[in-house]
Amino acid sequence: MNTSVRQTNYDRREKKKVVLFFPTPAYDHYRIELGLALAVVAAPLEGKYDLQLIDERVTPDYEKEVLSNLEDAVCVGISSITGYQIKRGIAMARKVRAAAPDVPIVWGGYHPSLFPEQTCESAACDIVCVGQGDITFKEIVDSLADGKPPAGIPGCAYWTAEGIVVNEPRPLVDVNDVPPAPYHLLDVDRAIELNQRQNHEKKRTIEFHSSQGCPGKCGYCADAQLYQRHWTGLEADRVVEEVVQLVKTYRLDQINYSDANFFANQKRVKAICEGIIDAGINISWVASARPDTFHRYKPEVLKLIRESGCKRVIVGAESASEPVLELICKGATAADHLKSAQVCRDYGIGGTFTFITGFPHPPGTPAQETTQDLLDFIERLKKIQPDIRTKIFVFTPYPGTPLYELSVEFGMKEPLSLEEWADYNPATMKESQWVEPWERKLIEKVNGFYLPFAYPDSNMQKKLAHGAKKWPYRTMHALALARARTGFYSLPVEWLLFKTLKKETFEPIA
Ligand code: B12
Ligand code: SF4
Repeated sequence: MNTSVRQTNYDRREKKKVVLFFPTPAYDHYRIELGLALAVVAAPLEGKYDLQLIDERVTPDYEKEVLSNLEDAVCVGISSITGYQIKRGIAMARKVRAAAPDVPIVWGGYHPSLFPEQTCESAACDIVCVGQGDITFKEIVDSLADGKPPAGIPGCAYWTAEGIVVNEPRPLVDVNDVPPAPYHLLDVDRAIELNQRQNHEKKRTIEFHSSQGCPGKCGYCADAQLYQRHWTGLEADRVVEEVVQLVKTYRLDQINYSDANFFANQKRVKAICEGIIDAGINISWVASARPDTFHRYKPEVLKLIRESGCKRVIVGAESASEPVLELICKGATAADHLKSAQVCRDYGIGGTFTFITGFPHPPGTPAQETTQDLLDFIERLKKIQPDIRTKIFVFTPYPGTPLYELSVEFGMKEPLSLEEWADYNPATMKESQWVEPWERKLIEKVNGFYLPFAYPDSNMQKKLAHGAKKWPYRTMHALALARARTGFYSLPVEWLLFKTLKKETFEPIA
């Protein structure tokens, strides 16, 4: 990109539009989770500016929408996590630069926040909003609309001809001090429709973000670095009020809480559940839980969780090996995972337990936990509650985490620019130092086929017991179970047959 077109004066007086772009976040095919970050940073600007929120996955003709709004734009904002979303963000930034070189481009989100200077070095970016954007973005926009660069605004970095300026950090903003996310600026109905059409979702489902940050210190997670292990949650009354309103406006059947740690505060969760029950809205909901927190919840709160419609908790178990759990600072043990599974069973709450294989270890040494070890543990979970879903991910070191540092120490090549980070994707990084290519393929088979067949949930059990296809199902079950138990996966004829006959996997995470 031509670096001579960098901003020098940031003077955007007389301009009235703010264009916010949400690039496609992942290379893999994921369900569409609303680009809530855009709505949250747009909220304090409502009424003062003409806000254009454009989502590459949802907005028809998204490129035309961005480019046709540039003439009167104070700036263009781009949201990004590490990886593919950067690639798509850079592609749009290039088009913006070519069409309107004087429009400042502001990047925000996890990745730019971890690398403000490196991001500003790219010609795709002029300003970075570091960390929470709720207040910072409003101050940046107001400053540009006043004809000034974002000098002195806490929580941002920006490019100048003399060098990159990094302002002091902004302390965590209490999420109760910012207005509700204006969902009406996002095309919610179209996102729901796309999820129903493309992902065969039956329920009208959207995301709600009720807290920011997490007190945990898991060694593979960037949250601790970004929010210094602080957590700030919306008051329960506000969560209930907003959720009830959303359910009515968009005729929702389900809310997915996208919080890093929804269950951080038991008193708040109790009050949210009571509020939802009192409001009489008949919805289901899903949220993430830490394995050490969930089973310690009081029985009366667990009952309320179920009664208020909690369909499923996503439990980040990650490993069942004590040395690995220590290495990754999980703060939970395999016993916690098993107890959480018991709670799911006893209170009728669905559970999805996620695991990670391929954590870094010194070159030439064996892994402390293999995929087979995880399968053996998963069998124990399934014995407690067959309806528990499980998924194994391959470890990808994410920047801003201790395990990323360790991976670099053990020889991983570090991306050194925004452009290099654009290709840093778990889906495309077929090579991993700690997971052999054959093991990666095995995990794909295990997640999509062997686990659901070997350890059937209640749906699968019905198919095994009755129905026209019971004999093919029973044969698959017997083969899958034998393989899961013995670890012998050569000549996988049943998997090849399954892949030919059926494309989708059985168990979505949520
Ligand atoms: C929804 C979600 C997804 C969605 C969409 C991603 C997205 N960009 O929103 C999907 C399902 C696609 C997804 C996929 C993955 N995700 Co994800 N996901 C989340 C989740 C749960 C919620 C994000 C969210 O909506 N937050 C709500 C908004 C309001 O908060 P926010 O995004 O942080 O935005 C604030 C600031 O960052 C800033 N901001 C953000 N954008 C912008 C833009 C501008 C212009 C400004 C000014 C400010 C700004 O202001 C906002 C308000 O304060 C987060 C965890 C979490 N709770 O945050 C993980 C998270 C973002 N995911 C993560 C990861 C690692 C993944 C996966 C790799 C998981 C996997 N193993 O497959 C894949 C990515 C695959 C790939 N790259 O190819 C990491 C990202 C780490 C990193 N370095 O980027 C997170 C942080 C989880 C974690 N704690 O590790 N994910
Ligand atoms: S509990 Fe979840 S959000 Fe919190 S540090 Fe661990 S992985 Fe990150």
